[in-house]
Amino acid sequence: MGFTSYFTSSLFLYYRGNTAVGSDGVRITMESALTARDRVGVQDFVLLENFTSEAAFIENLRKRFKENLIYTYIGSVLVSVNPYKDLEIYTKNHMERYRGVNFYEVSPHIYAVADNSYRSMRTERRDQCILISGESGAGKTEASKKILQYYAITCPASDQVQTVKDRLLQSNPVLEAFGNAKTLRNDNSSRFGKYMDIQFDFKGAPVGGHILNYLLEKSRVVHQNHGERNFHIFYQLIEGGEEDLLRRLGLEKNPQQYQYLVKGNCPKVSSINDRSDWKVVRKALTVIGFNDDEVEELLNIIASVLHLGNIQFGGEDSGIAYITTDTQIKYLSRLLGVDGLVLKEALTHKKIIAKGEELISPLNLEQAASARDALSKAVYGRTFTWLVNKINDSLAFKDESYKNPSVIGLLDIYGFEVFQHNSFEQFCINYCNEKLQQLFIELTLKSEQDEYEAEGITWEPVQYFNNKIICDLVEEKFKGIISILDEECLRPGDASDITFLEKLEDTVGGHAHLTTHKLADGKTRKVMGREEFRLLHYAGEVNYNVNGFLDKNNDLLFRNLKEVMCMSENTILTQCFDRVELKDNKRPETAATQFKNSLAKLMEILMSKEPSYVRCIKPNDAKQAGRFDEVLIRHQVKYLGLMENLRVRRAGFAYRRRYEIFLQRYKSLCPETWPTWEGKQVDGVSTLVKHLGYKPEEYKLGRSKIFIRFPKTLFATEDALETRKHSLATKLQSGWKGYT
Ligand code: AD9
Ligand code: MG
Repeated sequence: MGFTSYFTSSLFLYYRGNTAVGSDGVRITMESALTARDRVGVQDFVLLENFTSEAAFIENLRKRFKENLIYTYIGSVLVSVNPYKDLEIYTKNHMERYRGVNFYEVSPHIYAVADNSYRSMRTERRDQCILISGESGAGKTEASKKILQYYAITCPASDQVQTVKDRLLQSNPVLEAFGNAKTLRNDNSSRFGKYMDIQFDFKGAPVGGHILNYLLEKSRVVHQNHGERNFHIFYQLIEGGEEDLLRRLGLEKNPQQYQYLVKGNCPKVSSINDRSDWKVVRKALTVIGFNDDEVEELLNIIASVLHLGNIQFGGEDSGIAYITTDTQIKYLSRLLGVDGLVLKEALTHKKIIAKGEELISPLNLEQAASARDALSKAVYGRTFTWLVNKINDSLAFKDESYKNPSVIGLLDIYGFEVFQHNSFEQFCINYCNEKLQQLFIELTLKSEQDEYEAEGITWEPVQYFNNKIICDLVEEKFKGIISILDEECLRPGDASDITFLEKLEDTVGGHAHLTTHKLADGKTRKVMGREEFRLLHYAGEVNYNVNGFLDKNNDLLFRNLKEVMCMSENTILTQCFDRVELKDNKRPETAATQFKNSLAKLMEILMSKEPSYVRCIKPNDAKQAGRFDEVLIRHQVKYLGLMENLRVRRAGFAYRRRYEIFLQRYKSLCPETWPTWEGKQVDGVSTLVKHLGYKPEEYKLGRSKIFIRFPKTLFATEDALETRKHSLATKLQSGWKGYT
């Protein structure tokens, strides 16, 4: 067997006495080293002998997961499996280990991706982006935080830079408090999309940042499914808020008192400590630069939303609604700085302007409740946008003399979601994931092809499923789902969620990726509800219930409620509700169209940068450590396109390395290249591999890199290197002084 087995999952082994240590940090004796590769798998899937086998792929993941090796590469793509437990792999020492070190010389890690992007940005002066994808609960947000921490700790800093670093880090707990919530999939699920630019100066120090946020799931403010919660901030304030603060806000210390917090019947979550989180958020707001008045105004708004939720109406079902809970109005009037009577009137009447005339009509019970909820959603949603803007102000790059900072962008967006009941929000979230998958396909395949072209190497293209067809189905002009939905939203008269569904059937009923309960022969499909349509996403089938699609897409707030908010004395709300809006009678863009346009812009931003990928996998649905649910994982491997990714990566050559790096590492194996090669690097490599007995079909020499077709060729070379090191070590041990 020779020394083959000294080669562990990590490419490099070094020796201490009789112990070999892999760069994975796995310590093994010479004897157990014989089985190391078997035990911990390979650290790059590219090195799998049986690379087309999904079973071998999953087995490799499983082996590594069992050893707490949660990271594995496919070339330069990092695959990460959520360990659901704290691993001791994010210390300062670990960060140091990855600083300035070549991607392949250390074991796979999120820090290696962070460092690699950083170095590419510095040396090539090209803006970078790191795209983190995976389903809900797979570990995207955690990964993005680890990357940010890596930069905050390892990049150079002055006093001023330290402030920026602190603010960058502290923006996370604040945004998570207001934008994350417990769902059935994840106790800390991001309910908004986030793209964050970190800006660096010419010395490589982080000097600023900017956040773009995408479609917050506002409906959660007024409703949560069973087992889910509202946004964390509500519980944090109630559980953690000081007594006099709560008294001033008119809040009780019991979340069960609030209609907006009881729908999911889940006030407490074992993995969440609302009280200590409150302290963290409160401190973070100060670090970001909120003064006491701003914090007070912000909390007034949060408390107001809870009071709004407790407003109840009296009246006959179809009759005129009136408010029965005056205490709430009293609090609202004080906290929002609005006239109580005007607010009462606005919550029970609707004002429209037709042909220049104001028409006021009373609302019935149902309409009044939905007007109240619309107000709560608008207030919360706009406050969230204000919060992001405020954080951006505090992160803004202030040095006027330095115009063009380099940028690393971090994308952490809600993951693909399938629930029992899927609505407009899941439709938008999953559409967004379709777009990201599309970008992944274009960029990985394209860049792979570009590399072969740049190096002058011919290769066989690989077949893969292109999900463009699904993106088109959703977003195409006139006949895409969003267009059809918008059309129904704009159509006066009898437009409803059901007429939208019917129009969908008429327009795209025969599409390969869309089905409804109607069959082509006029019969109905029993397994689907009458209010549903099903999309066959790249990641699997999802049934969407159209109930609420029109309302959520319209996202309208009655004029008189807008007017009340414009009168508010709360300085945050005065920035959120601008009087200009009242003058402008143009219909605002629908929620889906706004989202579509903002995604298109995001794609442009990402396309202009050099991408790195982190593909996150969720190991089980129980959020448990140590459980590797093979069925669930196989499904993710499939829809994340990892096998295709690997095939593309292996289609031509399993391995590629720049000449100087290859030569540096292996030159000791050939007397002509050792200790130094004076000629051209490519000639040195050519001499070296000929000496090693590489056959012509096993490798190709490109313009700057050597391409090796099979992993076994590289394994053999690695083994030769180990043999040499080992015999050297043995000689040294027996008193040999080495060449002098
Ligand atoms: V969602 O689409 O926003 O619903 P994410 O963001 O993919 O989802 P998140 O990062 O929030 O998932 O991870 C879910 C939970 O898994 C975390 O709250 C942690 O408890 C756990 N997790 C994720 N990654 C790690 C890790 N590297 N180490 C330890 C982790 N625990
Ligand atoms: Mg998240």
